Amino acid sequence: MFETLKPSPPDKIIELLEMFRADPRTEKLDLGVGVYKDANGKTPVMRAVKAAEKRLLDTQDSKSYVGILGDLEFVKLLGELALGSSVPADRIAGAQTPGGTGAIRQILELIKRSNPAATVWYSDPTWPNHPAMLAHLGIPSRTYRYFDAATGGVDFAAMMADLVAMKPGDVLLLHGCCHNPTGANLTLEQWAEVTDFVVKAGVVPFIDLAYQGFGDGLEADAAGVRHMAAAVPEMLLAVSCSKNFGLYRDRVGAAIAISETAEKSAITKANLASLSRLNFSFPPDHGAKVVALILSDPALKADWQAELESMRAGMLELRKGLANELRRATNSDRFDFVGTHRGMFSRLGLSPEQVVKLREDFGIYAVGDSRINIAGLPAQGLGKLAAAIASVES
Ligand code: PLP
Ligand code: TYF
Repeated sequence: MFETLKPSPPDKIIELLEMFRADPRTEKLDLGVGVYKDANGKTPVMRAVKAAEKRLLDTQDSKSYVGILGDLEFVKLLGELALGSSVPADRIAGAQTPGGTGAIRQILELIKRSNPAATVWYSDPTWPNHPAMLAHLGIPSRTYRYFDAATGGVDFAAMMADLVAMKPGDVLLLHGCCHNPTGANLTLEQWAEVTDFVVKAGVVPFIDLAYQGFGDGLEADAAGVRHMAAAVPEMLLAVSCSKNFGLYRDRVGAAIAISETAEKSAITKANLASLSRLNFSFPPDHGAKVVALILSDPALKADWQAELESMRAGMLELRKGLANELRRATNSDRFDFVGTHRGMFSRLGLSPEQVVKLREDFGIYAVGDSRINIAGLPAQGLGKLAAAIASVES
């Protein structure tokens, strides 16, 4: 049977991580995979997570199955974290999923089940798993222009010009904040404009929210999402707790669907449950319980927010520092966008050859499209990185 299988290309980001691990140089710098690292290069277990895990260890008295939609308290609390009070609770249905990836996958299945003719529109560029999952599921898809390589910002005019070709019922996939891979984000005014378009065109927004709290703060990062949610009849939302709770390997996320009415929401909910059953039956429990404990306990929540905020502040410091060093090293302001980008990533605009040179000559690992993970940078590496970029550019 297996002799019929064709070679399957590995995920480029994961492949890069393996190359980094195999590199014997001690001075190497991993700016590839999107994992937060502190000043010591460690990806910590957050304090509130440790405390909640201890509590769970002491109090959990059964490992029996959770419900098919997971822990509904978790789903409700995570929905509130993302959506605030923008939508009445009875229009929101959600399912706990294995990570944000699991949420995206379940939502794509829901789209396919609801409207097989819908085309899903995603930004060029986007996180590679988006097009990969769309292709795997055979869902029609198209891209819209997003990034202006010349300025490092969003090419909003081009984006809106491309969206005009969307048909009613098509799905518009957006990054909620901290766009991966570019780091360039819509302003709140632009979110409002996209919202007006979505309502008029009768298209369904699908927001991938994987970095809430990593950009401008927990509330600010959700502002565009909430504005849109309040205005549209239907919306889809994939939430990941991998980054903002540091729960990467525990696989924690939620697929959330906003329906037009409470009656329709009950049907959406039953479909989410059926899709979960068809894929994995019950979602993994541990990480979601930890998140629910944190979000429902004021002291744990305050400590989680404080730690998240210090992670965010550290990334912003690194951005400012790198932008300054790049000014100095290149004697120009053309990399100033690094300071205005938000989240873990910035796309530098280097050629694939220059990215290879960074790796081979300097041991600096960036993704092939010249995406760097800001959080992978130790403060003492800023000068080295800026000098290396200036060198491969000249
Ligand atoms: N969406 C985007 C844009 C991402 O960058 C990621 C990766 O971290 C995810 C979703 C999902 O991550 P996970 O499945 O680890 O929660
Ligand atoms: O873009 C990144 O680096 C993160 C981590 O298949 C990641 O989103 C990368 C690839 C992948 C899953 C997660």
